[in-house]
Amino acid sequence: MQPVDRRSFIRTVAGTAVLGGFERRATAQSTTGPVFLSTWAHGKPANERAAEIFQAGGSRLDAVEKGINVPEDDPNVTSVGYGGLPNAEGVVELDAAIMDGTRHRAGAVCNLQSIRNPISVARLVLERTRHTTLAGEGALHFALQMGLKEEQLLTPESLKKWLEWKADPKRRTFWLNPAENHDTIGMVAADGRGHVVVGCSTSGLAWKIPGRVGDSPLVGCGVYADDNIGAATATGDGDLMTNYCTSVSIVHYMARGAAPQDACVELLQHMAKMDPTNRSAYVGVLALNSRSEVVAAAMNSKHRLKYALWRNGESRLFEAVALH
Ligand code: SD4
Repeated sequence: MQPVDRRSFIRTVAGTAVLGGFERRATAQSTTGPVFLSTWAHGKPANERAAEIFQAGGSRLDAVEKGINVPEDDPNVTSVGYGGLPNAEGVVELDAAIMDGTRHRAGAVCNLQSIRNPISVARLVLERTRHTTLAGEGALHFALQMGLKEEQLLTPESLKKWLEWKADPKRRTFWLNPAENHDTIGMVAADGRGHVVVGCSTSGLAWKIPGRVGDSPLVGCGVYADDNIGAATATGDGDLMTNYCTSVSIVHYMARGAAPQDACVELLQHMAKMDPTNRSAYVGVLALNSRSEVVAAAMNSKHRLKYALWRNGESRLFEAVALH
């Protein structure tokens, strides 16, 4: 798909129709300053760190990386980085990706063990190599070569939760049905001058089958950014969302003229139309266009997504709009 030129993009964004059945909220405002939009409550301190880094002269990529490092370092966030819940064998495997909308280039790592900041390793893949994605042992080897330190990522709390799950004879597994979900960090950022960056970092779904890769580190699924259009990220059931390439789909709907909210609705409606059982799925998306108009949307109100927005020096938490 050809990116639309800026003039026709602005015209179409301003004139997009509302799609049916969606409760609309006034989340779309344009601004000239930087904007940071992140998933979940842990997105708030992440946005605040990102804004601080950016305002101190850091780059857009610095801001997103360092912002995402906040929940990665926090042992109380059990879905990201250090303290993230492990796979079925009790091993923490992390996924992350970062994409620069200006260069249209991403760096990503999958199944990374023993390194608490996978987003920083993803950034190094982007900056220091010609590759886009490194996985497993190779990703770990690369991280160590880059000077990052290996450590045990299980905390006493995450180990206890895994032991409890393991000891439950009725425990659910991912062989056929989902076991337990939890909440990734995805951050989309715009600098107010038409440049966008997106990052995503997660320990994936708790008790996943070892080696499983979710949507978060996959370019087009968990992250996508293009300065001509905007950026998107996702949280929720990555096994489902990967099949819909959620982030690139949303950005391409925006390229055809949809406002961020309408683009998210189009994707969610498409998923629900393809398979009505998707209406009850755990799917949350964030999008922003290069004019800094933002939206957060969830497939349903059962899994309503909280999101954090930093704009004009204000840092706040909101609830996303829901399709069903
Ligand atoms: C995954 N999408 O690995 C991630 C998990 C997540 O909210 O976002 N949970 O499937």
